[in-house]
Amino acid sequence: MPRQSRSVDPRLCLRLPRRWGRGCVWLSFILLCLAMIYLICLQLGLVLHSGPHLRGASISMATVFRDIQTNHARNRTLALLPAGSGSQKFGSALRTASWGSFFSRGRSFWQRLVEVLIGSRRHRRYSQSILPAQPLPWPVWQKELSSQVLGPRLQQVFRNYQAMNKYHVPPDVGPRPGVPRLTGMELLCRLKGRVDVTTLVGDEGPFAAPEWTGVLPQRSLAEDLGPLERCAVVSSAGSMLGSQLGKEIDSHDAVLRFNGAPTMGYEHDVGTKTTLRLVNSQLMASPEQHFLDGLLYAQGVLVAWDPAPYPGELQEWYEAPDYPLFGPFRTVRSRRPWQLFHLLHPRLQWQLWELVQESTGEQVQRNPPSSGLLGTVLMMSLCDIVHIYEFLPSRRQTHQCHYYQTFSDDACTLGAYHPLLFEKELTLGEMKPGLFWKI
Ligand code: NCC
Repeated sequence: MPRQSRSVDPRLCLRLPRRWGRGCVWLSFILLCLAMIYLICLQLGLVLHSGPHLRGASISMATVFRDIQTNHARNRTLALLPAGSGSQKFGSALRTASWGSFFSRGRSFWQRLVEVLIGSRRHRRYSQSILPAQPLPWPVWQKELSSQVLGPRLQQVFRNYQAMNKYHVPPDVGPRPGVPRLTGMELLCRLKGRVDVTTLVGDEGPFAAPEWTGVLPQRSLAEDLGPLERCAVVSSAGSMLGSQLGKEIDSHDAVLRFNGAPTMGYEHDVGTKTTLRLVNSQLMASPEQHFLDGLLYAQGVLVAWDPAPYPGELQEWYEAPDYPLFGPFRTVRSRRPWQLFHLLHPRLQWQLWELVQESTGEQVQRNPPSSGLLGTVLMMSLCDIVHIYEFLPSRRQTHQCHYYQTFSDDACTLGAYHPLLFEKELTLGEMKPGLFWKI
């Protein structure tokens, strides 16, 4: 009888014979170990299930190679890589970097795991229910916006930044009330004539010092990558969530993303391909951002920038960068010499800022434009056609700052430190041909 009663309830391990009970404990232990190994692999991008991460890397490198081939510059660039097929080697380089830095990551492993899990769930929820399946074909951003549209808190922040002049912009570089707004074509002409999109090469100015020998790339970004045909610039705005634009974004020859914007967990909305990543110096200098050991930054081409004193003279900037970016730059160059990594010339930010200032009758914040505008103009210098996603928010506009984080702040869309409101105003004009705002 007791025997029968035991076998009646086979689901409860505790009621099974002792021999079976031990088996259950071992089974649970083995399953736990397997789950741990799986999670570790997931984190490192070593399992097929997290394919987009690795695939994204290969796709983007393949794209880069293709474009480089069309430029007849293939040999030069491949020389930067270890021997072997480009994308395969890139994959193994990723793995080496991963194992090397895994043990130092500690807390961020669990943080990222939770982010991935929560991110995917949130993504599904947005895609399936809250947001419209098809984006509408018109923008919601109004023309003629001014700082008056900002709420009281942002107006106060705006006034503070108006008064502050951290980068010593001369007083005569200010608003010119009554001057008519630039038309799209005028704006394009000024961009072409006055804005110099260059990256630092060789041993320019302060970079001639012995410790910089061989650190800066020998060729500019344009020589390495351009000219490209169709390019996508993906803003990090919360309004990317639920957009279902991933496939369309991936169909471009090159995709630019910003700072820590991930693709994993958001593939459906933002795509998987990352050809270039524009990072600011604040991120590079902050240990919490894991710029040196994060997998995100081991993929594709990196371009960095840092706010410089006006008007962006090399020597002055070199002596007083806003954030200490030169150390992390050199570290990445020495750890991954095969990865293309460029520094934007600091002159660009102030040339662009002047255009932003000229386009409005208000005094704008005397701080450099956001990575978004810098990246857009950078891509305009490399590509025939540039599609920009959610820099001008569509009707998906949301208070959520980034698509990959849950916090909300309108400053992310309208600006606080950066003159974002005016950058968006500027670009709202018909910056055609070659530039289209995607919503
Ligand atoms: O937020 P951020 O930008 O990384 O976003 C990249 C670009 O996307 C566009 N954007 C973003 C959010 C939003 N709601 N609307 C948008 O249009 C902007 O064009 C933006 O430039 C930056 O410009 O580099 C910025 O970087 C962050 C932060 O340093 C990095 O994310 C690293 O953590 C700045 N945030 C803070 O300093 C707190 C942000 O002000 C500007």
